[in-house]
Amino acid sequence: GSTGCTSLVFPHVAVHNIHSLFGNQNAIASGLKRTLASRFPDVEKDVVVLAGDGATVDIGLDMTMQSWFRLEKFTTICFDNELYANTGGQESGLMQKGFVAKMAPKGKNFEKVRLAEIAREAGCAYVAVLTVSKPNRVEQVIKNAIYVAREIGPTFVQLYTPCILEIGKQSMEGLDEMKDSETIGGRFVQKEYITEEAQKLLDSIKEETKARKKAAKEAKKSVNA
Ligand SMILES: Cc1ncc(C[n+]2csc(CCOP(=O)(O)OP(=O)(O)O)c2C)c(N)n1
Ligand code: SF4
Repeated sequence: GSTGCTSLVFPHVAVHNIHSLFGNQNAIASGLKRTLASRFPDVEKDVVVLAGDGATVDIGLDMTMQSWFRLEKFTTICFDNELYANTGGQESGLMQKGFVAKMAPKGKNFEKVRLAEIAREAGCAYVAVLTVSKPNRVEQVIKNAIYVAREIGPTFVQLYTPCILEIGKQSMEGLDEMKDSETIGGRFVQKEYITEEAQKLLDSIKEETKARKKAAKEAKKSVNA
């Protein structure tokens, strides 16, 4: 993961973590994934990048895109709060046009960068954009991204995680902000770009899971009978 407010999550998730230099995260992840594959050839080792939008699309854009061009098999998750929150609210590429932040008082002159479309064109086999208003949905999308990264190639998930300090809201209002932004016409209506190969893989995993659940149910029934 990278420096930024997102790094506050690292102590809360019980997984190994490399806190990389700001913007370097996808280069570090590329090296890590290759090293793990060479050191543990028989074990599946998933690598997931967690970074803010400044780290992913501004200062780290080169590293982000180069890892996608090289088809590195790991998942990039961008926590998009549409600004640089950790350093007080500077303009970011993913900020909305016209938005005024504490350290961007004139308002942004340019459109929000279309990072999901860039990811798709750069080689990501699975791309998803959504808010974090519904944890089950986020869980499913991240699982999809990790399964596809294991077998096929790079995957990208863009999550809207509003900075309530910058938009001047209480935490529960942050949830409303996400819900508003995901309604039709909003900038975070859920969308996915999935290659044919990735879709086939996800369909087969779904079928396997269904069959496993059915078999477990049958087994339970026969034990109880
Ligand atoms: C190489 C480098 N450049 C700049 C910084 C200063 N810096 C730390 S966090 C940050 C902004 C983080 O913004 P973002 O990635 O959007 O994450 P957020 O804090 O919004 O979650 C910056 C510019 C740094 N630590 N290292
Ligand atoms: S509310 Fe804003 S400044 Fe505070 S941790 Fe979240 S993103 Fe960072």
